[in-house]
Amino acid sequence: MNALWVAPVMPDYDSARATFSWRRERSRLAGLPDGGINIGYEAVDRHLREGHGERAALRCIARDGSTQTVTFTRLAAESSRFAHVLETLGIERGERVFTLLGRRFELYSTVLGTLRAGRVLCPLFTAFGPEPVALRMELGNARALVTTRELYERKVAPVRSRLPHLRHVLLLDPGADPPPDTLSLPALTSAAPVEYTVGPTDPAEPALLHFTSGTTGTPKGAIHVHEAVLAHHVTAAYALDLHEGDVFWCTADPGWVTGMSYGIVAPLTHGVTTVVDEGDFAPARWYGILADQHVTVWYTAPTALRMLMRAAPRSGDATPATRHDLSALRFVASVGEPLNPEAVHWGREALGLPVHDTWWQTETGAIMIANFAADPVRPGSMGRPLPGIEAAVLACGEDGRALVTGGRVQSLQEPGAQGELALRAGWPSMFRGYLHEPSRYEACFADGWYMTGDLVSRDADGWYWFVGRADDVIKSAGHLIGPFEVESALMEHPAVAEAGVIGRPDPLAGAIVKAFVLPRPEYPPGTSLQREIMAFARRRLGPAVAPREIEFVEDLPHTRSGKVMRRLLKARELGLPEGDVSTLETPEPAGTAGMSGKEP
Ligand code: 6R9
Repeated sequence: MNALWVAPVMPDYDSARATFSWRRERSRLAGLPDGGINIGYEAVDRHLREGHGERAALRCIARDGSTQTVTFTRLAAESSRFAHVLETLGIERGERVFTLLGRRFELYSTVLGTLRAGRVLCPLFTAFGPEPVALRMELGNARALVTTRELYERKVAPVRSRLPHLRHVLLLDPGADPPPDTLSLPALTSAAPVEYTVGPTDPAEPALLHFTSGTTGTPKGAIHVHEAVLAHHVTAAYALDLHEGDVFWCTADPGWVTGMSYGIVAPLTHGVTTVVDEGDFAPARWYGILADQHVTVWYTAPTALRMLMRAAPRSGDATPATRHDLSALRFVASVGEPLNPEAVHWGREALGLPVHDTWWQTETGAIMIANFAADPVRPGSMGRPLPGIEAAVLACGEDGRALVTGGRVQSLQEPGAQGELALRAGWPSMFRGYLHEPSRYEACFADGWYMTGDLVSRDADGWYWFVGRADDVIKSAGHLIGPFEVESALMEHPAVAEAGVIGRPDPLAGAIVKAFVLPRPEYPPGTSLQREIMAFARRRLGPAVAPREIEFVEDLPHTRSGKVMRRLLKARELGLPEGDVSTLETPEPAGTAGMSGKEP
């Protein structure tokens, strides 16, 4: 029997890299009896098998602050019940189960029940409006959806007719007079047995589907397989310093890949206690959770850190760290957008710890580049490739993407040279396809490299510095937003002839969504039309995706092929020269110098 992962005293970077092999790390997993790998099994079953069922798996905090501790035994029982429900409902292996749920216990039992049963899970953002919800469920061929009554009525019922393949809607709280065509999850689970045996699972079987946004077309459905769990597990040890006995808090939304890989999977595989907070961000609430729950390892995002920085008292006042007892906190890491050096320094002062940056993507499934736990942090740098990960900086062509000539790419060796970040294909959590779009997937690879679409440079010591994105995708408060999806929704409004959407730099969120709208001649532009279109977009797209600013324009710049030139719109917005728009991706937001990494 394999012992629980007990991280050795953290090895230094060079020796960890030199001795690392994915094959050897495979022995960290329990593995299924027949040699298969199942994420749910690693997260739940192994702890029971190893006699740790009574350990606290989750500490769930409700909006009102009341807390509930969930043991691995209970998590196993409730996820087993859900697995049986899926079988009873006739949902086949490989079919997709969607969640539209906040951070609460039922999210965990649903996700783990789905994975243990070999069905594929796809989480959605609760902040999405009906349009993004419907589009993703259509593309993903959702067979079942687990949600609350309130979310169902607001976001799914209006679009249900577009989803003929959605056979079952399971409501956590159906109430006395449930909406038509829904089922009661509690009624179904309470009738189901609490034991479930995970069946044979091929390591390459699909497990998770995560939608992410591109510059054009529909959202991309990144497919991840069961053996990804190896990368979730190992990277959490190296990049997040997770050890047995830790209390871990990942603040990410469950609709985002971070909320899955590190909000659910990685900490459970380590057998540590995961804090699950249903509430929204509020500085007092967050400091309170860090202190009261004795959080030891904290994984959050730059926008949240900047909001805490803003809420911090004037210098000379007591710091949050002195007003709240944060002495249990040992490690803090961040992901999703550039981590400004100020946030690293602030961490040292306010939390007593530097913030460790980590870089990865929906497609990579797990952390790839990080300020390695055993190393001193370099403020402004994303860090170095983790053990088992090989990275390169590729020479780019005029379009700002890696140049592929005759199937070959050119890796830049010169320190400080800027190019597209690429990763040697083949790590366990690498996505295995974009749903229904094989050519879009293949276009991400050349010469054995996965090309990330991010521009970076590498210094003489091998540390990576984020420069910007090579495409028009917007990162707002850590979340990717596809400008095309927003433009399409805006154009459904009768007054909108055409729209161009960009990310406008914002000191807090990194970027906010701004739309340039060309109104139809019969609609005079003005504040009331602006407000109406804004409200329309919010209803359809939800607050996380809808534009925060709308500006009416008399014309929109186009490329020769007729596409709106978002880069030019952005250049004009920022008052930059219009000629050279290739380097515009991460201008410094006002008041936060050094948002993008700069060479020291
Ligand atoms: C996990 C996640 C991926 C994109 C990525 C990059 C940006 C992520 C970053 C970062 C600078 C970091 N990004 N981490 N930029 N520094 N530490 O974020 O996945 O939502 O798919 O976004 O986010 O542009 O390509 P995803």
